[in-house]
Amino acid sequence: MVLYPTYGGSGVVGTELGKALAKEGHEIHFITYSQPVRLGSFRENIFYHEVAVTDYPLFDFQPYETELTSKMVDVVKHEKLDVLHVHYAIPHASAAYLAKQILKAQGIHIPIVTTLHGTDITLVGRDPSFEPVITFCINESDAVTAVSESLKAATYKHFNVKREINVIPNFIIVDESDTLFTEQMRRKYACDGEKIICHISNFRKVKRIEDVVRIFALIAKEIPSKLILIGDGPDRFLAERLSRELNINDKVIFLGKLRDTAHVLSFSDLFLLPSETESFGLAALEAMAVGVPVISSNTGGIPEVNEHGYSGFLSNVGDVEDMARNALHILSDDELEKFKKQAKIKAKEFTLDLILPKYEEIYRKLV
Ligand code: GMT
Repeated sequence: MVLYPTYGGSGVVGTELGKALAKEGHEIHFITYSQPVRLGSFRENIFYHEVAVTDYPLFDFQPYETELTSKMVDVVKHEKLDVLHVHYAIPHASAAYLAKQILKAQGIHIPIVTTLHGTDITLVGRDPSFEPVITFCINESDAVTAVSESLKAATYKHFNVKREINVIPNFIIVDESDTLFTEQMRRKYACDGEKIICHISNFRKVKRIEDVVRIFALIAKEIPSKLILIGDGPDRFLAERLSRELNINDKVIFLGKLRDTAHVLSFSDLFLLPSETESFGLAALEAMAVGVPVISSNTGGIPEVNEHGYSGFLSNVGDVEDMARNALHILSDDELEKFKKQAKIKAKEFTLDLILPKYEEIYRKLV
């Protein structure tokens, strides 16, 4: 598994997939530049290979891709790997292609699976400075998966790709025990009768963080509530500034980056995801899995996850009034419990046991 170790969804998916495969008895080697956030402590069948990034005065930009490629060659060769699965095309797919060629010259065959996650296609990858490399690597991978039908369609639309792309949706591990929730924890953030609204992201422009605050401001005008924001990133200051301007900063709680978000989600009443584009929306699915309904935009792959009128509601990008109206509907005493149950039911369409065999089938075909 080659992935970004940070707080992004592609890293979470790659790590959880690796952990699940290891549990099934497969030997999993993670290759990246720091320990993946969801990897946790010692687990059987799991190995982690850190890519050391050289800091040499000549380099204004460190040649990560070259060092990653060398690490892939080394690990494939010496650990006798069967498949290289790379998550997020840039630069993992091109590094994998080069590693494959180097190994081929040494008589070693290694198939590559590339999983497309989102902005590697919809934002960054489409940029002319990346496009030819992305197109080539998608065409040269031995198998390509996309996390939603919407992302698959976007790939065909924006790149000269003719090959087959398998849609394998992201997944969650449903916790039936309900042990996460404690009234005590909830009380730390909200008084009795207050609703808790949550948002989790990397606070990038695409997440429309100011919409999150504006939706919440409209909700808070009508009902006692708190907004909990998890994560960090370049647009966090916009949320801080806007909540001060709107005079709701005493109701907005910034928790910053958290390794494990399930605890906070378990005492939340509603999740907001008003993104500009979202190939899947794993954060929304993780909220639904613990019974938190979702107010989202209707962009990209989100409609494949959040079902309008069932697990939550969808609105046009930027329509904060509609999102707030829908949020107030869900949060009303008559509706909340129903939506919470439905969100949990909808999330069960994406449980690990349904998704894992789809990846295993791809690996099996390749080896
Ligand atoms: O594309 C990104 O912004 C980063 C990427 C990530 O690593 O978190 O997110 C994408 O992959 C996730 C996992 O498959 C999806 O749930 C997100 O929807 C997707 N983000 C976007 O499309 C904006």
